[in-house]
Amino acid sequence: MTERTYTVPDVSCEHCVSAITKELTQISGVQNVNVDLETKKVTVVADESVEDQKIREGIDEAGFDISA
Ligand SMILES: [Cu+2]
Repeated sequence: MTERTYTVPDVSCEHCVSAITKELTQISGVQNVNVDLETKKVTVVADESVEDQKIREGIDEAGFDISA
């Protein structure tokens, strides 16, 4: 199990939270997704087999950019 955190500046409301959560939980191997509205951080707990790129694509699919 591995935990990764991404900063997504455009997250602004519960709608954004659910869009990202819905997209990322569809990825096989993802165990938990937490989106923090205050810090704009998306924390993803997933199996080691889930690639970083896969999660980034999921956030992109949801319509959001990740800041470095
Ligand atoms: Cu929103």
